Amino acid sequence: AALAGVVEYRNVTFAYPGAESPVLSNISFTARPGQTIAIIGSTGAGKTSLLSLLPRLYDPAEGQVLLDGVPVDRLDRAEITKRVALVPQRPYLFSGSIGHNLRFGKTEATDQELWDALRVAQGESFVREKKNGLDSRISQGGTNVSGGQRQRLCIARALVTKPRVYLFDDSFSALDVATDARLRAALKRTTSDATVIIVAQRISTITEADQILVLDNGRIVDRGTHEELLETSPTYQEIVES
Ligand code: DCP
Ligand code: MG
Repeated sequence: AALAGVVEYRNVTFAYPGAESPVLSNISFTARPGQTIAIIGSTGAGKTSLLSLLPRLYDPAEGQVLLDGVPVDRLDRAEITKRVALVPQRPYLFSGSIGHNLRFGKTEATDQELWDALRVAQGESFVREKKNGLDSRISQGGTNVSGGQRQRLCIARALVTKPRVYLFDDSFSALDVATDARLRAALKRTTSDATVIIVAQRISTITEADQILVLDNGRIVDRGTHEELLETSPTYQEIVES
């Protein structure tokens, strides 16, 4: 079970370098293979900051982030990258072909693997429609594709690396509701034994999550399933009604 993909945050408190007050306080949760954990909360609540601690973009001041029981600060960064794929809130594309962009994390991936990832990410048809397919050029920052296409390419890029853990930071927000639903259904099928952590704005994206963490001002104020939170969490009800 060395590559299981169990994620555990244990009493994590984190402040950005130089900041006076923490952006995350006493965060604890566990995400297991096969599970989808969703994180919801208003802008500035600390969702992106929370995700950033697993791939060690930052290290917490207190507490521990563990991957398969091992504190991540004891793991090699390359080891973490192999197991954990973060799809960032601002999808990053660089000047080069679509294939080149999709192979960012795994240079040896075959064209077939790229097409498989694109199919799941609902990006197959727009790439097929391009005259040069995988060889079509993307301009720096991905300015010649739409925001939703950018998101789908970045999701496909994560799929290509076949990680144990997926972190999606608001990765579905530029998609229309139907594409969002199709993409998540396809993801669920292909990543059924992976650990998935989704930050979302839209409630419809996360209603089926095994557990939803409601983040407010850097703290987990409530947790449960969609149905449970509708009953118990005023903060969640506010988000649902907004
Ligand atoms: N922050 C900071 N330095 C950074 C990034 C963020 O000081 N390099 C601060 C800004 C916010 C807080 O940390 O006050 C939380 O920021 P997040 O980006 O983690 O917040 P969210 O991801 O929840 O917000 P959004 O929904 O807008 O993406
Ligand atoms: Mg964010």
